[in-house]
Formats: sequence, structure tokens, C-alpha cells
Amino acid sequence: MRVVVLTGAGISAESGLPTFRDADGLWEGHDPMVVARPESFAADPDLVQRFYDERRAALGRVEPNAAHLALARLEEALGDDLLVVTQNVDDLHERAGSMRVVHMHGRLRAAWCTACDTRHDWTGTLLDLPPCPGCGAERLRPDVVWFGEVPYDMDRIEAALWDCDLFVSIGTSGVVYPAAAFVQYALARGVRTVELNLDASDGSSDFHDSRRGPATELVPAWVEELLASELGQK
Ligand code: BJW
Ligand code: ZN
Repeated sequence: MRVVVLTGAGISAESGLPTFRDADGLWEGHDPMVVARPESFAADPDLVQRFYDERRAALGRVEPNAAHLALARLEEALGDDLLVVTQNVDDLHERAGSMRVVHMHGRLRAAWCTACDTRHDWTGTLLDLPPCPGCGAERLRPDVVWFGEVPYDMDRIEAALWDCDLFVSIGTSGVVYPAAAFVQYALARGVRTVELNLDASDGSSDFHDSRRGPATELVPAWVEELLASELGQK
């Protein structure tokens, strides 16, 4: 049983990290979906750096929740047969113990030097224009994927989707591509699809099984169910 799990902001919501499109989703009066654009960075780099500096700092104040922990438990059972593809830039999957995680929209705790095109692990701020550890240029930006940029590791993700028996989408509104199309990709290959989300998403009707509720309840219950059924038969 090879499983691909796609996660979005909803899985980290109960850890205290805001989602993008929820009712109270404004940051200092700005729509995060507008801030997360190369055009916004070009027009007002300080605003965008501050947005990411604050979110990077917030990582130190939050912990993985029961949903992240349940996926780490599933990985213990499945090993290489589980891949978590996350749209999230937080590190809560890793801190829960997951090791096979692809960050398709990048990581908050990384900086990208646009002068020498190198990436560096980064826990500090970027607003103050620290020099790149590689070349010294003051051209570091958050290593995240904005609209119009190409998501990371698409070859690895497509190979895993091509090869899986089960595709599960957790806590994502399904409006941002290419992640929103993964369910179609899986369906075209006859793969079973499950959605675990608080509300109906744009793609809910595409899933074989679509469950509603908070991730901290739905994900542990689904993991227990899977471990008891499919894997328990082995
Ligand atoms: C809970 C919960 C709880 C809450 N429990 N659930 C027209 C058609 C098709 C595509 C396009 C188009 N025009 C433009 C495009 C492309 C564009 C796009 O998709 N635009 C759309 C807006 C239409 N996409 C891109 O540009 C992407 N690049 C690209 O396509 O390159 C071409 C290419 C692709 C592939 C190969 C080669 C080339 C890049 C997209 C980059 C997205 N970047 C961001 C910012 C990242 C950095 C950061 O974090 O700041 O990624 S935007 C933002 O959206 C972020 C998220 O990862 C992403 C998805 O959001 P997510 O996770 O779904 O969050 P929410 O808030 O939307 O939803 C939360 C859900 O959780 C809700 O459903 C809640 O109900 C639920 N929930 N509490 C369970 N407790
Ligand atoms: Zn550099």
C-alpha cells in the first residue's frame, strides 16, 4: 500500500498557525494571498520580509498537533511507502517525526540568495538584510514559492502520485495549483482518494471519501482505521 498525503494550512491551524483563506485571515490588514507574490516583494520588500520574519519567529512558539503526530506514526508503519507532500512552509511535520516530507512551496526556515542562487537554513530575520553566507550579497529572500514561481520537487511528487494506491488530502482548500490538480491526477490512474477537511473544499466532490471535521480528530482516526484494516491484514 503506497500512500501519498497532501497537506495544507488546515493541518497546522490547531497548532496556532493561521490559514490563508479563513475569515480572520488578514495580516496587518493585508490579504496573505496578495503578500505571497513576487510583485508584492518587488513593490514593498520590507512588508513582505516582515510578514515572513514574523511567521518564522512564530514557529518557535507552536508545536505539532495530533494530526502531524498521527502522520508520523503512519510513516513508522509504512516507511518508504508513505510520502507527505506539504504545501506548508512550517516545519511541524518534521518536528512530529516525519522524515519523508516534500515542501513543494518551500520552507520558512530557509533563505534563498538571489545573487548566487544558493539556499541556506535560516532561523533569524531577513528584514535587516543580512549578508548571504555564501557570497556576502544582501540579497536573501524567504525560500518559499510565490504565485507564478515553479513549486519544488515536482518530479518526485509526480512519480509518487503515479505510483500510489491511495491519495489523501488534508486541510487544504484546493484552490492553488498544481496541488489542487493532484486529486485529478490520482483519479485518472484509478487511485482511491480521501479528503479530510474542516469545510468542503473546491474539489470535495472529486474524492471517493470526503470527511468533515478538525484535523486533530479526523487524521488520527483515519490513521488508526488504515493501520487496523489494510496493514493489519498483512
Ligand atoms: C482545516 C482546519 C482544521 C482549516 N482541520 N482543516 C488559473 C488556473 C489554474 C492555475 C492558475 C491559474 N492562474 C494562475 C494559476 C497558477 C497559480 C494558481 O494556482 N493560482 C490560483 C490562485 C488560481 N499557481 C502557481 O502560480 C504555482 N506555480 C505554478 O503553477 O507553476 C507552474 C508549474 C507548475 C508545476 C510544474 C511546472 C510549472 C505556485 C503556487 C504558489 C503558492 N504559494 C503560497 C504561498 C507559499 C508561501 C507562504 O506560505 O507564504 O502557498 S499561496 C498559499 O496557498 C500557500 C499555500 O500553500 C497555498 C494553499 O493554501 P492552503 O494550504 O490550501 O490553505 P487555505 O487557507 O486556502 O485552506 C485551508 C483549508 O484548511 C480550508 O479548506 C479550511 O477549511 C481547512 N481547515 N482549519 C482541518 N482545524
Ligand atoms: Zn549569495
